[in-house]
Amino acid sequence: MKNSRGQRQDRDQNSKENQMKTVTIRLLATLFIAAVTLGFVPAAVAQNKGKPASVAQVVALDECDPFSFNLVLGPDFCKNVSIGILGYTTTFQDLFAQAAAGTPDPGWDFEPDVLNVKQGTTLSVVDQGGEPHTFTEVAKFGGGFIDGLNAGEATVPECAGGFKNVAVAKTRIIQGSQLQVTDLSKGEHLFECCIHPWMRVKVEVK
Ligand SMILES: [Cu+2]
Repeated sequence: MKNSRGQRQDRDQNSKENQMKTVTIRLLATLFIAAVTLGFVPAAVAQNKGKPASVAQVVALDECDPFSFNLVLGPDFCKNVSIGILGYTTTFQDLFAQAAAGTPDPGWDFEPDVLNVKQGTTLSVVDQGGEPHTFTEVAKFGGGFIDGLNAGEATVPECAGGFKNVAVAKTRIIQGSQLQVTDLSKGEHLFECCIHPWMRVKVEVK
């Protein structure tokens, strides 16, 4: 059985424990607020969970004739699966002749030509043609880096230097591969192929 002094000591002890608890709770609360502010709390991140960023597909197409292209550009440059014997392909010479005449081959194409996407959408550009292309953002549409395919249009600054220019080389898409474009700001974005400059896409980001 405790005397009155012992009871008081117990009370003192309890009150100290309570103070400690209060301090601990305040400390935890402060840490929690700091964590929320700094974005370390998973609950805040989890809001986007289950909502994967949307993807918009662009396809690069061409109908290069492997025989005539590879005779000029080297073996395996054109790896088109199209059927030349049925007239589905375009020869290297014809591609240049058509471009020079101002009637570039419509088989060289990005599809679709116009895209309307929400901000945060990833563009996935897949080369389903037989030769490499670039998907290069330009301020204004214009000529690429191969004069003979430009139909007299001047090379746009973004294509200047061709693949010697790392900025251009980075936008190259090899046959069967894909390039992803992310973080597009709101507004209009123009993309063209720096090799075949009539391959053009306008992307509207909302
Ligand atoms: Cu191209």
